[in-house]
Amino acid sequence: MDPATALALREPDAAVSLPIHKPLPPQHFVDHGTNAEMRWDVPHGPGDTPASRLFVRNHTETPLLDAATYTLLVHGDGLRRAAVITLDDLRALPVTRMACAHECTGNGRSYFATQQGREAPGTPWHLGSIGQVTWEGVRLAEVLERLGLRDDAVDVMATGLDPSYVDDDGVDNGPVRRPLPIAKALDDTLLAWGMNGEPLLPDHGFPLRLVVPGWVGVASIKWLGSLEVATRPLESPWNTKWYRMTGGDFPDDAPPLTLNPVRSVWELPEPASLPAEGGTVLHGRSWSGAGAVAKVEVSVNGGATWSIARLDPPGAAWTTWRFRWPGATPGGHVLMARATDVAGRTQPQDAAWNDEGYLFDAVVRHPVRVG
Ligand SMILES: Nc1nc2c(c(=O)[nH]1)N[C@H]1C(S)=C(S)[C@@H](COP(=O)(O)O)O[C@H]1N2
Ligand SMILES: [Mo]
Repeated sequence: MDPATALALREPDAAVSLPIHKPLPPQHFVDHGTNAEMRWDVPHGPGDTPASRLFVRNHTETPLLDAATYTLLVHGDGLRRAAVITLDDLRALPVTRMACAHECTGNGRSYFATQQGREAPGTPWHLGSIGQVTWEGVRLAEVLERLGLRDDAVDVMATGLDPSYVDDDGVDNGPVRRPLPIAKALDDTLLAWGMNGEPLLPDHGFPLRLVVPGWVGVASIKWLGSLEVATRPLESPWNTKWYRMTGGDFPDDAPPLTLNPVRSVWELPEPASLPAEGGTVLHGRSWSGAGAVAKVEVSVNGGATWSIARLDPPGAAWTTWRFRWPGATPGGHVLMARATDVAGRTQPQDAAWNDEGYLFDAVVRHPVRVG
């Protein structure tokens, strides 16, 4: 185990109260206080994002929980019986491993200000609140079916064990919690205890979190304390007030957000300086909440012309690509990358304005200086 992981897994210390526990070296992270994003200018490497580099998004702070005494309460009128479940109980069930992109709804928010001239409130993420993780756990369906899931169950409320979230207006909203429709809960939702072959780090939900593949990150409740299965629709501020589109051209009753969009990033400093010799190979990455990235187009002239980038691996929801820039002339240029996923969704020129700055999926204009 590397020292960063060992440090993050150290014994709980009542005197330690930190928003984030894992080290956030400035060459790897931009520190936003209770949130931290991954820097894209340091090579990420193929495949999964190492736990030591994955972004953290905390509404309050990371609680240090004890796996030996940890229990999950599963209850509600949508089940024939309630249960208090330990980690050992869960590990006795069939194990599932699943790789998926893991992303915050607000990823890219800062570009509302810099590209569209209108600043959205909230953490000014660039594009670093994203990673790919291979999760290990048990399907939520395995647990619910064993507890006698009723046919008329509609929602599952997942509640975290972190401190109550007091918002900027001083309102205490209680612990972070969000309901999940039963169809998604039974489809591919996991109760996960592992990340990339290791136990979860405290910052990522140790000892157990929900993982809702492809959906906005907030659905994947960390430090899972309880699951309520109900035969009526459930509500929390995280599906009524936040994590739905408000303002702009959205109707008053826009539904809670579910699927993440398709987005792309250049793996370069922002702005980047490149040598003047021709043939520079540039790298980037695209991802989608809806399944595989089908195509990535790149432009080195601010969108005047586009070329197809080569995907590696093709047919993945998290894919790298590279592009050989034949002849960069000295001076300033704007790089752009535009992905299209298997659902046919592509990246627009402008993202739809909304009050919270969610889902910035537009093509990012990446400045470079050559020579
Ligand atoms: N209990 C709890 N779960 C939570 C959160 C939180 O603050 N508390 N943040 C959510 C949000 S907004 C995101 S984007 C993801 C971030 O997961 P990560 O910090 O493991 O990357 O966790 C989600 N689950
Ligand atoms: Mo998020």
